[in-house]
Amino acid sequence: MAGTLATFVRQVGGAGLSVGVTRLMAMSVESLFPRLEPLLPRVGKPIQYVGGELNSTVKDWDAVAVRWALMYPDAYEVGLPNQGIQILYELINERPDALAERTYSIWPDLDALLREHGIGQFTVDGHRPVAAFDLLGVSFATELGYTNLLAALDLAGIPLDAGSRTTEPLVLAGGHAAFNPEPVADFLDLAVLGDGEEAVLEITDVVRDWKAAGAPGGRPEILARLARVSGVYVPRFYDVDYLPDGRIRRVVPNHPRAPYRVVKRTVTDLDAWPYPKHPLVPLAETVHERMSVEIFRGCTRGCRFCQAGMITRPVRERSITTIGEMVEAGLASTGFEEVGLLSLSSADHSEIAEIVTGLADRYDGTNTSLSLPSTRVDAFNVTLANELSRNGRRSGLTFAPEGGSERIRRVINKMVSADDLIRTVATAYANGWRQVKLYFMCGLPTETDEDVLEIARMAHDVIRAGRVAAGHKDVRCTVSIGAFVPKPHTPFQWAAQCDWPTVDARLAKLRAAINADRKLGRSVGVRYHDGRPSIVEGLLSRGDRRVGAVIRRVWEDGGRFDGWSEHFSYERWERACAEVLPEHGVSLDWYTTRERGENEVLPWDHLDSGLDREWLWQDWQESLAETEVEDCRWTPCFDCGVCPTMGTEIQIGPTGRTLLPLTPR
Ligand code: B12
Ligand code: SF4
Repeated sequence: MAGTLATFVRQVGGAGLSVGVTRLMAMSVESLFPRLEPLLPRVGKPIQYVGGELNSTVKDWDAVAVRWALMYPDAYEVGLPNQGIQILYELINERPDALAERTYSIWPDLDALLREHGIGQFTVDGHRPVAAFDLLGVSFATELGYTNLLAALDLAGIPLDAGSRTTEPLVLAGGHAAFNPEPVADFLDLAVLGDGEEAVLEITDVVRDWKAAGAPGGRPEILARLARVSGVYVPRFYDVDYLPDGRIRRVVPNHPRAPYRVVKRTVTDLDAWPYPKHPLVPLAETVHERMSVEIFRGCTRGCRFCQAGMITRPVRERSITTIGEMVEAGLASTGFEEVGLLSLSSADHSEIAEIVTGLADRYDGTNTSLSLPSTRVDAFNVTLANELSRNGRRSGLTFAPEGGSERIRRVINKMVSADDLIRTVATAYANGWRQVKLYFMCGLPTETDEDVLEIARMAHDVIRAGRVAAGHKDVRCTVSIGAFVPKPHTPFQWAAQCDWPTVDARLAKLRAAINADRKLGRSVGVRYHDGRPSIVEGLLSRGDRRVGAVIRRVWEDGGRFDGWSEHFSYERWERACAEVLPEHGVSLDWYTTRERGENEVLPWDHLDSGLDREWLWQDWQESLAETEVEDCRWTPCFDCGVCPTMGTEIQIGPTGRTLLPLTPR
């Protein structure tokens, strides 16, 4: 199938796609829109393929030296709001010598029509064939987008095997999942670890200079040059050897210019990177209908399950002044009426009270509303939420205790007591909030049925306390539960993942326990998905290069949009694992429910997130001993290794600054 498509994408793209390196030098690439447009009335939500959003950019193809296609490997409605892509898109387009266009996953209805009419994967900005760009940068927030990568490459006519590519775009991955890109290593030319702002600009420079010099040495040379850019990993420059029992013996560079370890990128001064300055305004409905301003990066709370918290350390706060400017400029350039203050734990910003009060004062009496993803379980968070909802309705508040029992919360290092939680939600109900949402996980290391059943007790206590605090019975609580997936670069990277029948059985018992008290139970909503997708996520999170063949098999078998329950098929993944893995002496269980030993070489050990491996192991042991660690933002450093490795330190206030008054326009 790939061969046929490649052929017609070449035809579609015209001369440029098949003439080798000169393709990269200068040529016009026509828009595919005239051929695409007649097909759009025949598909669902055609607007998602049209482009032209407010603040989007289409630059002159021939006026630039380097051309990026940026992809979020999910549907437009999920991908458009993604901040990572929006930041990189704007940064690249600001350069006079480069352009960036966006592409998203194409739904099966249009995919079939495109294949029928010989049209390849296209960008929504210039509707240019993705195969005509120099680079295809894909952002992986979650591993469940991997089959969509293959679908896009195939539709673009780009060979799936990175080693078979010659003049096609360099395919690179970024985002959190790129911290273990091994399962997709066969399909990638590069991966970028960590913050992308500086990295994409440096990559653009290297590609530009190489092209200007006549592309010496072809693809092998550009890869070797890019391997020297800090944070860039070129998988094919590393060999993986296995032990007879299936574990990895070692991973070693096979290229003189490849570093022994690849260290992640960290942007040190967020104020210097106030992007996106002009957020995109979606044309179609999306999952996030608001503007987001990232208020800090990193997290030092040390929740042991949270990969995002670990790999984005250290904490770097954006100053109150820059936040105020970004909110104002973003609103002015988009017309959005809601602003979300984004980060991993927004209430932890050292000047959050000033930010929230300042913004609430500034937009008092206007249509602009503000929101904070509330996860911290304390009364202060309720005060912030009250401030933010001055203008609007007090509908729902969200907290994330994550574990049902005090014991399991010590294991995962989520330091919150049941009393704190009840006090906090009572304050919320007393302040007029009607609905509280609580996030939990099931299948955590050392977990028993009893730990999960505690969630029922907690939910009942919440309703009891809520009714007293509110003075009426009209209070609700929603319990939302996800299955835990051990992630690379966390203390749980060695843990056995809980099998899905156990997770499902525990969740069934929990539901029964919640409904056992009918009077309280009817005020509690329970949301959970079955445990099977998490097993696949576990395979893709901690997999190695041998898992690449499973992903390919699943894709060949029709797998895509795996993050969508209506498209996901566990059986398809199980089948592919059974076909592909036995020849290596491994299995789906081997990758997921098996606990790893201290000395096992993990597939991502050569990829440096800054965290000290010994510290991670020690934290894993402390977890098993049910010992907590403090937040190093406020207490002395506990030597996780990040600050010295990244040559930076925690950057927090208070700065003593205030929100600058707005100057009338
Ligand atoms: C807003 C948000 C959402 C929104 C919007 C999603 C979207 N389209 O962006 C919604 C609510 C829809 C959502 C959904 C989900 N999310 Co979410 N989400 C977030 C959140 C809070 C912010 C993301 C963000 O904008 N970050 C800021 C930007 C700037 O960072 P970034 O995207 O990582 O990009 C930077 C770098 O990674 C890099 N980079 C990124 N891409 C690329 C590409 C290239 C080529 C290069 C060079 C560099 C590069 O450069 C960027 C700038 O430095 C994060 C937590 C967080 N603070 O990061 C969770 C988070 C990303 N989400 C997460 C999860 C699990 C999900 C869901 C799977 C939840 C679910 N079970 O349904 C879905 C998946 C949706 C999907 N199919 O993609 C997890 C990912 C966990 C993981 N990988 O281990 C996170 C980290 C939360 C967490 N703590 O667990 N999410
Ligand atoms: S090195 Fe110390 S201060 Fe820096 S993130 Fe790690 S524990 Fe915190």
